[in-house]
Amino acid sequence: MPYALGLDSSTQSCSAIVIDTDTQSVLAEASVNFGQSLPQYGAPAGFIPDGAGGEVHSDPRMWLDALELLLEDLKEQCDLSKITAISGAGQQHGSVYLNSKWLDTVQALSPSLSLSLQIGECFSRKTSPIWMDTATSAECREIAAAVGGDEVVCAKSGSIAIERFTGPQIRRFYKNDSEGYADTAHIHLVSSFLCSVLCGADAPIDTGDGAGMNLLNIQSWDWDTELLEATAPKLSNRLPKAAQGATTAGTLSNYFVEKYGFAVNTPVTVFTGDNPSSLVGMGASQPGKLVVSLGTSDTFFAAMPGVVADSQGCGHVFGNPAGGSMSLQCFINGSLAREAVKDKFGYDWDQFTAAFEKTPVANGGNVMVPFFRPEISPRVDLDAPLLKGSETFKSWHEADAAIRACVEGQFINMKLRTDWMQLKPEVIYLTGGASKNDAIAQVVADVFQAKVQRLAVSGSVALGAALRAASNSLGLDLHELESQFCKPETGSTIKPKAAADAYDDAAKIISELLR
Ligand code: XUL
Repeated sequence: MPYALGLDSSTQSCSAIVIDTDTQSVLAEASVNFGQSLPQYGAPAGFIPDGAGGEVHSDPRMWLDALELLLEDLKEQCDLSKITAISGAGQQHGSVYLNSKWLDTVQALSPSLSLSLQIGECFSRKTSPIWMDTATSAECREIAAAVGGDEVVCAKSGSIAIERFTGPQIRRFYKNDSEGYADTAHIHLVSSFLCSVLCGADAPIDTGDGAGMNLLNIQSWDWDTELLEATAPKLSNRLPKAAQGATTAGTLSNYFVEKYGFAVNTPVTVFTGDNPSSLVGMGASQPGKLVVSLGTSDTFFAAMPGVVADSQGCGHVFGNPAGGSMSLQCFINGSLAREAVKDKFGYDWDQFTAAFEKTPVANGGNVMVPFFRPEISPRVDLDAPLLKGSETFKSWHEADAAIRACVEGQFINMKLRTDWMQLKPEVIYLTGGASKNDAIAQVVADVFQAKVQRLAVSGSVALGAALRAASNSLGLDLHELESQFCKPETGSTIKPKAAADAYDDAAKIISELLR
C-alpha cells in the first residue's frame, strides 16, 4: 500500500500528513498545538517564557506527549497499518540531552505507559534549548577563536558560529553544568531524537539538520573534529552518526505497532530540519527554484548547484535532503516591519495594498532600509529604518511612498544578501502569511526578475517529510512526487513587469546606507 506519513515537530505544534502516492491525494492531516493541548508544560507558544539572559527552552516531554496525541487523532482518521513509509522533521538547532539509560529505555518501551513517563527518566538536561535562544554569544566567540576565526567556522560548517546553533548551545551547557554534561551520554537534535523514539534506537542526524549545528563539515558532510574539540570535550562520543537524507534510520518500534496499530517493520527514513523538509514540500529541491517565506521573519531558501558558503557570514548552508546542498537566510525584519509601516499611518491591509498602485516602481528615488529592530542579514543594530529621498518621505509624511519603500527595501536587501548563492531563479515560490498579496508578489518578481508562484500546499514541512519517506522507502522518484503534490495555485503566477535595471540605483543606495 503506497501510504506515507510525514511528521513535523515545530516550535508551536506537532503536525502530520498521510498521503496516498497512487491516487496522489492527502488521506489525513492532524495537528496538536503545544500551548493549547498541553498547558501543563507552561509553554503557551511552545517554549518556556521569560528565560534569563536570552535563554529559550522547551520541555522535550511536551514533544513526546504531542506526538502521542497526534497519533491518537490520526488513528481515528485512517488505518495506520496501511502506512508503509514514515519520516519527519523538527524545528532546527534545538537539542536534547540524554543519559546512559536512554538506549535501553528506548529499545524496550512499554505500550502501557506513556513515552514521556518512560523517556522522562533519561534526560540529563531537563529542558532543551531551541532556535530562539540567544544566550551563547560568548561561546560563539570562543569556538571561532579556537579554530582561527569566523571565516574558518563558516568555511567548515557553512555558517559562522551563531547563538541559536547547537554547537554553541552544547558548549554553554558544558561550561555552566559540567556535571550535567558528564552525565550526558547522547545528544540529539529535535529531529533525530523523535526519529530515535520511533525506531527504538539511536537514529542518525541528517546533513540537512546537522549543518545547523556548527559541527558538521559541509565538504565531507561528516562531523568536523576541530569544531567538535572547540565545542566540548569528548563530543564525538555523544553524537550519533551523520547521514544523507535518503537513509533508512530503522523500522518502527513495537511500542507504536502495539499502541497505534502500525504494521510491523514499517521503515522510518531519517528525519531532517523543518526548513530542509519544507524545501522538498514546496517542490523546490532541484536548483532553479527559490522559496521565499513571508512570516514574522522572512526566510529565503533554495537548492544550490554547488557548495559555497556566504563570505558575508549571514547565510547558512545545509544539506539538501534530496542530495547536494541548500542555502537558507533569515531576515528578522519581515512582517513585523511591514506591519510597523502600516500601523504608523493607521492603514489597514487594503490601504497598504492600494499604496502600490499609487506609487511608481522604484518609488521615485525614495529608498528605505526597513529595519525596525536589529537585523541579522546583514548584522546591524538599528531600531529605526534608514531613509533616503525627498524631505516629506524622510519625515514620514508620505504613507504610500513609505509602504512601497519598505517592501522594495526588504526584497532589494534580500537580493543583495543572497547573491552569494549564485542562483539563477526560474521561479520563486512565495509562501507564508503575506504571500497571497499580489502587490508584494509583484515587487518580488520585479526585484528578482523571475516569475512568482503561490503553491496550493499548506504544511510544506510535513508534506516534505511524507514525500521523502515515500521516495526512500517505496522507491519513488522524489522530483516526480514533488511535481505531483506541489502544484501552483491556478492563476497565482505573477511575472516581472519592471525593467531589469529598475532597482539598480535603489540597490546602490541601500548598499551605501548599510556600509
Ligand atoms: C532556521 C531557524 C528556524 C527554525 C524554526 O535557521 O532557526 O527557521 O528552523 O523554524
